[in-house]
Amino acid sequence: MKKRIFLILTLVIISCAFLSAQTRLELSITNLPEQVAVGEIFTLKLSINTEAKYEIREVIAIQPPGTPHFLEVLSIEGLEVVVKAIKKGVQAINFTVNAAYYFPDDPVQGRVIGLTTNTTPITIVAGGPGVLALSIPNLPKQVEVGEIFTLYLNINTDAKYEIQEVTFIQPPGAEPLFELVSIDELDVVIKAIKDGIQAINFTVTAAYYLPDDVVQGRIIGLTTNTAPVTVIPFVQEPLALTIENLPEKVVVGDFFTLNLKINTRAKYEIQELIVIQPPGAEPLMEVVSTNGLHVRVKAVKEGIQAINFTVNAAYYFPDDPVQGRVIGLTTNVKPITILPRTRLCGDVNDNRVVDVIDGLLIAQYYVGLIQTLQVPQAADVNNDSIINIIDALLVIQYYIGFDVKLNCGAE
Ligand SMILES: [Ca+2]
Ligand SMILES: [Ca+2]
Repeated sequence: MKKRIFLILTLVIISCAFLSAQTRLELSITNLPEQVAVGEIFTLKLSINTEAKYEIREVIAIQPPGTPHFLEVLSIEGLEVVVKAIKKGVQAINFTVNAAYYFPDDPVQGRVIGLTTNTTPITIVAGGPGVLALSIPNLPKQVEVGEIFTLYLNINTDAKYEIQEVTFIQPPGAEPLFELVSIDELDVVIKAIKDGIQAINFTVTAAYYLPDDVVQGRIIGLTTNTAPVTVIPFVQEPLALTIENLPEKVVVGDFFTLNLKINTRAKYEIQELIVIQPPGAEPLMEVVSTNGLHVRVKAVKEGIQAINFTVNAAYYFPDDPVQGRVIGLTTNVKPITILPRTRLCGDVNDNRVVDVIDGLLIAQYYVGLIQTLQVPQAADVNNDSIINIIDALLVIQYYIGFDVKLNCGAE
């Protein structure tokens, strides 16, 4: 019995070393600045150090609790976060990303994991030199007819101010290419309505409280002086639904995610996603879950079969008099070959890898810590009709690279 416990302990230690050798998941910011100026708008790029597949569920900005905020999050898109420095000081900005992960060889597919950054603080210094100026840091070079975009006006001051009025200036005498949608403080939403080249400018009237100024509360008007923006016509390519990552071959029992893609720049809302199985044939693949245009599929039976989808969506085309028309698009993909799942001698957890985990599972089964093995036929690796600690050790020796042959006999 003592020997048995010793062997189990050895197996546990080896397997722990094996597990810790796998890279720990971490969320980091790849371009964290050391110093920014008040009024500065910058983009932080979050990065997850993994080759596992994942879908981002949520990105949460964490501000230090109970303190005034020196940094403000303007927008989050995927793992890119636009931040504005609003106040002089020193402060860290952190994020939590919740994502659904699909690890290869992980029996629990699609687990949701939350990762949080732990960054050094950023120093926020006073904004630029004394000359007050109004600018647009995110002015686009080119947009297309129908596009709606937000401009962030920026006043380079750390003086206190209250905005009195924001005025949109159209070029005099010219037919306007842009239309004002809304103004919220210094965030202005604009829509491109016609193709051509035209500048977009604003005047901001504000009451300023400049430090060291004898006249407090003077009113100053600032006007932008921007480069022109090109508006290109909206051209709609023929709508089509495709699958970007269709595999050629999979193995029975495999899970995979298909990313459907609609080749349009029009806005749309997905109404329905319908799975099309070949009529009259037994389905070889089944849909496990859908998330937007990502479809998780499991191969259930060997053979050759195509898997297709119809997506019904409500479309909003710019320049289309009929807004919100519903269109059905169907894929037309090549068949996938589904190969039979061949059993590996020693692979008792059926993940198609023979490693120390299998050795540990055989040992646990042998001493009665677990009652069943997923593939008991793969456990007797010296083919002596007994599953015992010798099998566990042979599997581990095989994994480490010893010259041993695993033989489960004919199935
Ligand atoms: Ca295995
Ligand atoms: Ca055996």
